[in-house]
Amino acid sequence: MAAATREEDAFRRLFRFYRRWEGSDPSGVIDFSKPAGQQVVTYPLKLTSISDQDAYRAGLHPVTQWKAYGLDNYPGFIYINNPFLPGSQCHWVKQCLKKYIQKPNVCNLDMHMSSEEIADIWGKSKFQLRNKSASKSQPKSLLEKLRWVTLGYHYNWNTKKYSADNYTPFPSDLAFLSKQVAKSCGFPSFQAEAGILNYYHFDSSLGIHVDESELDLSPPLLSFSFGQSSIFLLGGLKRDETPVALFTHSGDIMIMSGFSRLLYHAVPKILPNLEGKPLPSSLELPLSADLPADSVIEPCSDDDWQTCARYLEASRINMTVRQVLAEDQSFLTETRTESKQNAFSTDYHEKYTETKTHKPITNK
Ligand SMILES: O=C(O)CCC(=O)C(=O)O
Ligand SMILES: [Mn+2]
Repeated sequence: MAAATREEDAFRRLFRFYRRWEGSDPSGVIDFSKPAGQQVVTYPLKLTSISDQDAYRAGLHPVTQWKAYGLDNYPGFIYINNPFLPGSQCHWVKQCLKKYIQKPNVCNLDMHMSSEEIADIWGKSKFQLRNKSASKSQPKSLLEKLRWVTLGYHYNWNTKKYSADNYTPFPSDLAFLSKQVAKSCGFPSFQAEAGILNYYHFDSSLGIHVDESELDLSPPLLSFSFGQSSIFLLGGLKRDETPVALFTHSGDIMIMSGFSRLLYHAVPKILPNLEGKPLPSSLELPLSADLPADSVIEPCSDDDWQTCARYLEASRINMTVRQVLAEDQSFLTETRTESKQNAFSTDYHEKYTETKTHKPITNK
């Protein structure tokens, strides 16, 4: 029976284990901030692929200072420990909470609220969030109800497809950051065309899935994490392969490319950051006063940061950035798209029979 098989597969077993995990014996979880064990290997970044100036413009340390790792048996998986300059993570957090949630981008609240109700999510939420008392239960602000935002080619959760007529310009600052990261990992032609931002709270998780909706699956998938930490499970091409568990921390970047591009993965657990403070210390550092004039990083006002910080005390934000089309490729018309999907469904979908359950779900 399908349900019984689902219960039994190795990925689901570990997902359920970490969903309930309270932190006992973290030795089974890979922590790239303290790399140890035979499975973790140093990843050779392309040290001259981006100039120090372009790294600074993106709010990043020079590539020569980054610490990047791979995992034995997971070729194409790259983990970069927080390469952000002091203060620059705040820019991306503020963009995710204040700017990228605005129209024309699409978010989960659009599905069941009127455009008037969701106008100015930031403005409507900030006082509610900041005045929240820990002792009283209060209605959730719109920001706390936010689960996902899509950028560029907007992922359609029902059809699991992207389409030419559901596109709005991809944010140029995030495209620039993504380009620098992709270049440093050896993907100079990467184009940021679609983004999914996931907003997690301590009771959220992201189901087991493979990201396979992009029309060209050879470019890498980039993932940026901010705020509280998480357990990320990285599995195999099939769900009966037991995944490895790893921590993600604020500022860390993961790249899934090559063989690892189509691996099953999931986020079963959001954890308070391991430093034991309301916010990880990398988020509390001030931004340098002499940013390059053409930096994509904008200083975040104290007032805006207070709202972001309050939100992040109980949340994690993840931005994934994808290239959807191959160079010179365009979307086919609906009829041709359908026939193309059918044409390669035998060798493609046979391998990945699970559908992507992608919305952060709450087990409440
Ligand atoms: O939150 C994460 O680390 C993973 C996000 C993810 O897998 C996705 O958006 O496809
Ligand atoms: Mn994914």
